[in-house]
Amino acid sequence: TAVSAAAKPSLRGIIQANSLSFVMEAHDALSATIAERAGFKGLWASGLSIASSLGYRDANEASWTQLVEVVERMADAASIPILVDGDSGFGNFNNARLAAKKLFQHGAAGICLEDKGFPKMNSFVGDRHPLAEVSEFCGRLRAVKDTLASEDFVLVARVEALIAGYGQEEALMRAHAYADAGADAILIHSRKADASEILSFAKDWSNRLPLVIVPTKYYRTPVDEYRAAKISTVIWANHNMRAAVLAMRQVCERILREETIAGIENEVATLDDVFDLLNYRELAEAEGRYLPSV
Ligand code: SPV
Ligand code: MG
Repeated sequence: TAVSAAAKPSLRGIIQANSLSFVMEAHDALSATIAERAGFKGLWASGLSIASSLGYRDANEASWTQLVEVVERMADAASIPILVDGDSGFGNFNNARLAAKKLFQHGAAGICLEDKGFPKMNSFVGDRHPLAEVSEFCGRLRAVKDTLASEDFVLVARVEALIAGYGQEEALMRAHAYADAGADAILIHSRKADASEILSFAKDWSNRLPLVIVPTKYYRTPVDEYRAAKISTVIWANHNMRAAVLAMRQVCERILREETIAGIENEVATLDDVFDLLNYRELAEAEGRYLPSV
């Protein structure tokens, strides 16, 4: 399909903007298309959501090549930039730079790496989240930066110190080390039900680099508090996947129970909607141009 010439906001532009930005989770080409059409300016290729859609646990059960394949389909489908959840980088500096390079080659605009080991576990599961040693993790960041030095590829360093039960001081020390190592932004993560530790981190961080947050657990905080705290970007990290789980379960239960699809016809997307999302019209036009006329 033809590539649009219109200027699209870059991931770097989103993250460095003076106003708060919102990045939406997608986990396949369809959810990426839906998020873009809804109006989002950037996508989060969520490790949790991609793993879930593949039937894996968010514990590095999916391989990095599977991640690359999913991201490639997303990048083909959507023209807005994709920040890819690269987990802890699939190993050491060498695995991290290889994954980052392949993700870039297949359409990612940036990668987020978290300061844990391999395999990682989802930050909201259990309480065993051993942190990587700071200088070793900085090596992973530097390797990614060096490998893609000539490209406009965004590197987000994710601090898991609060998730792992360390305090603010450890989190700040790590964030500064990751900034020194060349990160373009810091993602500070929290599993608390309120934004207190995120907001106090933001205060002490004083915007040395843009801050990215994932308010999955502290969802009640109004986003104006993030604007006031000069936070750069909010990631709505898993809500397309969770919306799909609920909608699919409801439709399965109803069809099973009612033994007819008549009741749910108006509660599912129309086929024309699906054909429009996947741009079937373009294929019909191309057939007119390229197939011999009969
Ligand atoms: C993801 O979406 O996979 C994330 C965010 O890493 S979280 O699940 O909140 O850790
Ligand atoms: Mg993740």
